[in-house]
Amino acid sequence: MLTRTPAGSLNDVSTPRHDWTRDEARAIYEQPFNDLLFRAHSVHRATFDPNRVQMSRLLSIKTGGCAEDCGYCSQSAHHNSGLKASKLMEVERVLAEARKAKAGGATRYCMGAAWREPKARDMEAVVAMVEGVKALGMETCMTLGMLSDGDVARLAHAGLDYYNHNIDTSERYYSEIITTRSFAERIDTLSRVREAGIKVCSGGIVGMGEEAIDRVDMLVTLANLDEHPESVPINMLIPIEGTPLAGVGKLDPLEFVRTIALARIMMPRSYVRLSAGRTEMSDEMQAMCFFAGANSIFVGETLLTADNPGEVKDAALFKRLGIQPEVCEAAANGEAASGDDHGHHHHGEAAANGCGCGTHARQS
Ligand code: SAM
Ligand code: DTB
Ligand code: SF4
Repeated sequence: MLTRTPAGSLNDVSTPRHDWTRDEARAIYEQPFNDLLFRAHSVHRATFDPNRVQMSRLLSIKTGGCAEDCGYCSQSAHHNSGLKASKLMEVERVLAEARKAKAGGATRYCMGAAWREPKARDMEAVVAMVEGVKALGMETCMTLGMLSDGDVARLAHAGLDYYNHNIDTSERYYSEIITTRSFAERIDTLSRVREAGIKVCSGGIVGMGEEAIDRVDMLVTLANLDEHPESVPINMLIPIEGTPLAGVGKLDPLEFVRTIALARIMMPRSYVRLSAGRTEMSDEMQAMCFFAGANSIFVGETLLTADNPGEVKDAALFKRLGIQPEVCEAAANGEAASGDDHGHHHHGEAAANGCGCGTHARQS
């Protein structure tokens, strides 16, 4: 399928572009809902199997007591959410949890720490976690806050597949939500991660009291990075008692679906993750998100500190929708990569991260 860009050139919808304008993106976001969803779903089908959803599992390896003041977060030391802070988990415990996640069908294991940035003394354990989880044949993802060049080099050397670092909202709205670090610092860390050859997971939160244009601007920033993040998590704010955003009014669910659709259209080969907030979403809303191009979720009973639907509910949802979990046979067998002919689950062009298993080379 071809469309015309504002500059007038014809562009295949599944070819990544990095020259999105705010007006163009806003016009897409504001289209009649059916036009928007039809376009997003067409883009989705050009790259992905529409009936496959990738499953990631989260673990909080270090909870609470964080120095940052992110207004949405249960783990900030600046707020009073009643969450008990804990030390960095032992490597063996992390690996035991990862084994359970793999048995539950997750192909990626995401480990999160409530840090502004890692301390040098923590890196040894973090590296051991990456190596241990990789040895299980799962993809690895870490989210540890800002990274120095040295941290990035150590993580890359350990073979970390993905680094999650969200820009969270538009540059304009950012300072309303977080004051202890800047939007530019977020982008800096993302560039360091990218330069080191680690795949990027970056998205944001909607429903924080922002305007529609903030959701559009956030996605334009991500889509105009030199390379699109391979994973784009779109979180719905989970309001946490004791945080500044506890009382923000609920966002219209259709605005959330529009956000997913715009992410899919502007980042056609990325995995768009329907992330936090699913416990408050109906099956019908989630179905609409999958139709709009979401093709990844977090599985399990908990995210980092908040609830998630869990295996039984998700199995029922997938059954209702005829959705299959994405499997990567090479990863599932714990085998090393040998090629790209491994029971492929995409059709059409290769996705941004090849098969999504992290053990295969990029094909775009
Ligand atoms: N401390 C690290 C950092 O902020 O980069 C990593 C962990 S942090 C909890 C990861 C992401 O979770 C945040 O960037 C935010 O997008 C999301 N998140 C945190 N609290 C949330 C909430 N209450 N509702 C929705 N998303 C949330
Ligand atoms: C992301 O975008 N969402 C995940 C993951 N990346 C680290 C975290 C969601 C956290 C939800 C709130 C909680 O569990 O505390
Ligand atoms: Fe800390 Fe991350 Fe929570 Fe911000 S989102 S307070 S950096 S744990």
